[in-house]
Amino acid sequence: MERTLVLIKPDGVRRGIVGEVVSRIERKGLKIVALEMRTLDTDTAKTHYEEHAEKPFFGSLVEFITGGPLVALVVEGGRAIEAFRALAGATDPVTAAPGTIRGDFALEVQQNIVHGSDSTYSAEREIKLFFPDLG
Ligand code: DAT
Ligand code: MG
Repeated sequence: MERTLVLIKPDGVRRGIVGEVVSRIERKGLKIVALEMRTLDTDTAKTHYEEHAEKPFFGSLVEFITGGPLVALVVEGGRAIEAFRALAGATDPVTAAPGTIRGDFALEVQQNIVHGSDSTYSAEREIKLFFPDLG
């Protein structure tokens, strides 16, 4: 069993598609083991996206992700990391395949609805950051 951190970003919450995203996760057969709505502070957002600290879009990314409530989930299943990334689709929603969350619901790269950890290393780090008490 593997766990991954999923975020339904503030754009997803604003657009009222939390249920849609949760439903796609459940339909796939992945198990939700934690779920919480919260608004990120700047420090947590910077830590979450630390691998992008040197990118030109970092400041705007941090502003966006702290700009409203988001929903954080821990999702579990066999190959959960890869399974959720496949549900999410490519980073750029314009090239993300139709049928994926990003391909179906977004047009701009920053406002691409969801985050999913990209490796076992980042999943562990991100789950600890968002849910330090999860056993
Ligand atoms: P992913 O979320 O698919 O793992 P990433 O880790 O490369 O993508 O980037 C993190 C987020 O940063 C991404 O979901 C949206 C934003 N982002 C990525 N590339 C960008 C760019 N060129 N301009 C603006 N925002 C970008
Ligand atoms: Mg990433």
